[in-house]
Amino acid sequence: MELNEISQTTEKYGADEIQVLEGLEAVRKRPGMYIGSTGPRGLHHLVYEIVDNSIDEALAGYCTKIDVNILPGEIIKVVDNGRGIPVGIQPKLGIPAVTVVFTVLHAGGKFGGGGYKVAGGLHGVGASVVNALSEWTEVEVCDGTDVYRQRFERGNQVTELEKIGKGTQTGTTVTFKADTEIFTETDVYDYEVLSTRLREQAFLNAGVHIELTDERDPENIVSNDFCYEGGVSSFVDYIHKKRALDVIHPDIIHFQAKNEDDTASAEIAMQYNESYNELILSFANNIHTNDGGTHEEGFKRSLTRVMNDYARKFNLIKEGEKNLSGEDVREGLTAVISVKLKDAQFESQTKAKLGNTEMRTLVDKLVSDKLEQYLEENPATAKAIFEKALMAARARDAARKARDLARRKTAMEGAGLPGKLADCQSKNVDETEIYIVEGDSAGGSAKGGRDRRFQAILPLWGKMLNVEKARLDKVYGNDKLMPVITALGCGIGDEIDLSKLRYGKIIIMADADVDGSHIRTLMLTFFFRFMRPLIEEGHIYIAQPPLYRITKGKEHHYAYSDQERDKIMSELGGKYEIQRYKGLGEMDAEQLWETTMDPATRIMLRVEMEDAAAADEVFTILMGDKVEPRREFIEKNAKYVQNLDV
Ligand code: TSJ
Repeated sequence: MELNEISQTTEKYGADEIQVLEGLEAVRKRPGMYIGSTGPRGLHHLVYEIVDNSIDEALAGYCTKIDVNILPGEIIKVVDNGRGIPVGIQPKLGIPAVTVVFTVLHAGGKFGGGGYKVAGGLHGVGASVVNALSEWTEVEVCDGTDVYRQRFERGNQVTELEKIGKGTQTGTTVTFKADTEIFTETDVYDYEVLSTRLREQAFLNAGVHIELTDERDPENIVSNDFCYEGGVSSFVDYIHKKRALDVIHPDIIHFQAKNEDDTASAEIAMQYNESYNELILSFANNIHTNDGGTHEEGFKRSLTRVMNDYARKFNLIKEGEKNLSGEDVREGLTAVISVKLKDAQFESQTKAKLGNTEMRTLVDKLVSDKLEQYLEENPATAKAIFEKALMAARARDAARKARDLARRKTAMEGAGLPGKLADCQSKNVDETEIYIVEGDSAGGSAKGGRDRRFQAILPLWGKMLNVEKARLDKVYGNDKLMPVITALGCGIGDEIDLSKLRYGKIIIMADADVDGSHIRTLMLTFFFRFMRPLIEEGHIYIAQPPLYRITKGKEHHYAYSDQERDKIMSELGGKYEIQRYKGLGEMDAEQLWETTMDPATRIMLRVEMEDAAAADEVFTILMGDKVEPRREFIEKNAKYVQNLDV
């Protein structure tokens, strides 16, 4: 759709204005519909909506540099050296095109429904949404001769588009301040969040310079310039270096293709590392498709097929032997898949899954055509990859045997539930909960404090398994994790069956200290790697015990954060006593129930996939064998991992 095809048109200018206002009012009334949330995620989304327009300009071939600045007062300024948003009068609306971009609510968008823009297609999607949700927005455009400026407040135009000077360089500058009436939770940008996303966009758009600068503290200006000539291959390389993973072959395998009529393209970079984990990142039109979709399916399907065909052809798998499974050929694989297409269709609520079936075919064909040839031309790499996949297949066999053995053993030992489990009476998973508690003393308080009708307690003991270096077969023998698996009842790995799950909520309860954080990371990593559907379906929670008890007379107040402690202290005035809880064991049964386990009053965090993926990443670095990245990580995150003894 071109700018002059925007459908929201009426005859008279006055009428237009009303409609425009109505359009943006809708955004202010239901911001979540347009940006997902009004929390920190939504706030950062504003920046992406603006930057995406400059990236489109870069993809169209007219922009090479994008600057993103965080200015004092949480103001964002985005500058590009593209052609400049057109300033000419847009015929149907009778106002400058740039004004249309900022005041007319465009169809589509990520959360609104409908399609999504493609490179070289519809520009300006999202600018009006950002404008509506900003206290003020200013746009400056230079067309190579004149510089123009216009200002808006909460979506309303407050100046006409004015010529303010001369200039020879073309480009667009947009500056905005998120509206704290909308973003009530926070208006503070997180540098790491923005830099992660902008770096990712630089990988996906090879050669484009994206520079992020944080000028909030004039004494300490921080800046990163992201530009990767290697595109998605650089992305794979970056992931391996960042996670300190050793690769098993030196070259990154890279394929690229377009469809016949040039309306879609696909690009893949892949490399195997020594770990047992698979990491496939897929993107459609630069949007991260977290739930995969057709492009990812096409990749997995043809990878498995090509690998098996090749293994048969060179007699790596003999007659009568089983094929390699999908998991076998993806063990230790890091891959980035990026497709670009017109009319991308996204499935699922979060729009994180690609639905266009033609992408399955395109990616499948790309891998089929190119991978076999690659393997034949690079025998050393092929050898390393096949040795790895065959090992994976053998380990999976061993895991199956270990599992059967574990099953026989539990069958022989009787009831099959772990001895330390204090089970609940109810069998109804809509109400049942299991608390996984580190340490026997905390386990004791939890057992005493719980409501035994629906709350079960499983104390953890035994040596922590280094999940990092373990495949499934090791998990089966581990005395710390086996009771968890048995108590939950739903199996692990590719055999997991949530219909057998014995508790609807699985709650990790650990101290608010370094050891507690260790056990949380371990458990999350374990669930992420071996019982992922539990996270995806929202079954995993983290209990939030209070950090302080403030006592005044006979009254007890509990604080779950330092801010809350300060608030309570100032409300109570003088003469109170404050106790810092160092561990769950310091609370008696009644206190633990009251502050942490009573569904009516407790605070719990539901674990989302992102949290678990982050835990997994932390774990890889902390538990890996490399000293240097570990030290770097700890230094960088010193405030989070104080006293960590690793
Ligand atoms: F939309 C926006 F306000 F969010 C925004 C747009 C923000 C920023 C920072 C940059 C841009 C933007 C838009 N950069 N470059 C462009 N390009 C156009 O809008 C453009 C220029 C020329 C032509 C043409 O056909 O001549 C077409 C377009 C869409």
